[in-house]
Amino acid sequence: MASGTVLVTGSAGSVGSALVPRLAARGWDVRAIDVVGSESTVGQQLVGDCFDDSVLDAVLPGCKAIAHLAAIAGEAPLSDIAPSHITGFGRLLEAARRHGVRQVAFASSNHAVGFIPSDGRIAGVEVAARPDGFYGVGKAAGEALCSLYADRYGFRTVSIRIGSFRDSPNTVRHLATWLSPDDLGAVFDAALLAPGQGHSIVYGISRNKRGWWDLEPGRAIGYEPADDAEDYIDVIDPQSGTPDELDYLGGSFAWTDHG
Ligand code: 15L
Repeated sequence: MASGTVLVTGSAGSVGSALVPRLAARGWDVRAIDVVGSESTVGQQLVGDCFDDSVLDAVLPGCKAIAHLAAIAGEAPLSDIAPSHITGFGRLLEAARRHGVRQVAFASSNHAVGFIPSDGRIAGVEVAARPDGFYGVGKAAGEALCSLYADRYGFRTVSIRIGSFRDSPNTVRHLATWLSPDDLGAVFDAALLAPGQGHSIVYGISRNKRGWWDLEPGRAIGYEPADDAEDYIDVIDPQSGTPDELDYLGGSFAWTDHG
């Protein structure tokens, strides 16, 4: 059954290009937009700036939901992060309000809470933001925008704190943080269909035996992960990654001054 039309921003990136076909396979009519072109032929492929009002006014009519991925994809100076993660996302949400699109799945990141020490405890979604860099600050701000638009304007928003999205896990850290391509599709689909109003935070990771984050908030919106990084244990070099990238949930972001 058709789920409706979803605008996927940042659709040509590594996460976006995996997400688009999976949402289409789950019944979504995908309208994919990125500043760079994609070779994908799935859905409607558009080249444009999703932070530009005139572009948004052209692409949002007819959409039921937005999967928002577009952003600077890693650590950067705050002066670069703010226009993309904060002002740009705010403009997108405001355009969504104008066009009556109130369902938003936001690609947040584990780096919003990446400075939590990795001490064996499972982190829930109630922990305060603890960014491990400006990228994490931008993601925490994006979550705050999702909360504001839910409370003030009746949106249904879900912030998905993505762990490490890869085709397969390839470092020791990924045994905890991996999000598989199919689970990526599952968690976004659940977020795009979450009923009611309000803001939820969920962890976008697979059902990793060594996972560091609570999967129950995801299950509460219907995300049941299927893959487990542990299935790759035999092909992961125990020396992979750096020893101190296991000290904090955000890995190397926590101890590298990228800014
Ligand atoms: C992220 O949010 C980054 O976009 C990605 O490049 C990885 O670093 C990932 O987190 C991770 O923590 O492994």
